[in-house]
Amino acid sequence: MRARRIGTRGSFALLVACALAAPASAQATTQTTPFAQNWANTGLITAEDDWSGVAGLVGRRGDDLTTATATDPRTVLADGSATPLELIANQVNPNALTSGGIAEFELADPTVALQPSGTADAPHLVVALTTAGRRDVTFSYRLRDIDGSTDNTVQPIDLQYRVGGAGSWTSVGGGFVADATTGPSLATLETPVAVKLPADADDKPLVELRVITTNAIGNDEWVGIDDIAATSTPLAASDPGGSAALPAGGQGAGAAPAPAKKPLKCRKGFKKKQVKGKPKCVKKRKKHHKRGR
Ligand SMILES: [Ca+2]
Ligand SMILES: [Ca+2]
Ligand SMILES: [Ca+2]
Ligand SMILES: [Ca+2]
Repeated sequence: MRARRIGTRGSFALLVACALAAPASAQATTQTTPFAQNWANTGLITAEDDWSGVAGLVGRRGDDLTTATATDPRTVLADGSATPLELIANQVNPNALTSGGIAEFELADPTVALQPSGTADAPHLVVALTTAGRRDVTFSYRLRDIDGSTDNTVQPIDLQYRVGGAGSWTSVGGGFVADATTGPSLATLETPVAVKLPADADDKPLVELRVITTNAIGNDEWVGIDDIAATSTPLAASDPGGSAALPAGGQGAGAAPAPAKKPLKCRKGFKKKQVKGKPKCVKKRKKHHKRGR
């Protein structure tokens, strides 16, 4: 009886804690470009599963987005936003942390990293951007094998995107890395990823990027997702896309200069002459020839 009462009270406290924590960190706030996150500020992440200090980013566990091992992450395209927020804060040793999920490692070069497991089937980071008034969006990051344990597996990472914040994802061509790790007992491999997003990501209120991996055969390795960056360029002033394409300052700022005046040409019998500082055509005077001589 006593044990049960304590259990109920514990569950209630947990429920309250979840209810308080959820609204603050459930949805990333949309960021403009240029956007960057290198995790150097280890004060952004201080509490379990709390992403509220990290602008524009959340991480989710991806439970049951696949239930097999060694699934190609390019084929894992379902929503995933209903899977639990995940963040193991303030870690210092990737070799010793055997839990799967997403963790912050306060290393000499701090990073956030993914490591799938049988529970965290497809852990992923989601970045929320607005590209309104922008085009040619690029997204880049540095994949880091920070796992120097004896674990040695094939850890594939894919980059996906979607427009509008709901529905399934699309794998971005060129964003796939077949194995971002080496081993055993190696934590050296770095793999830079940089892609330009397809044109349908241009000029949208919300574009999301998802960096995702899947549960490998055997013990997975921690892979840091570091130096995340997004850039774009303004829609061109010459783009015939309408008012959105105008430069800041409106039509006046982009108005073409007045056309240059044509040089003055005079008809026969007239010649050019400066009159009060301006060229004019004036009648030629006839020459008087002296005869004789
Ligand atoms: Ca921290
Ligand atoms: Ca870093
Ligand atoms: Ca490794
Ligand atoms: Ca595994």
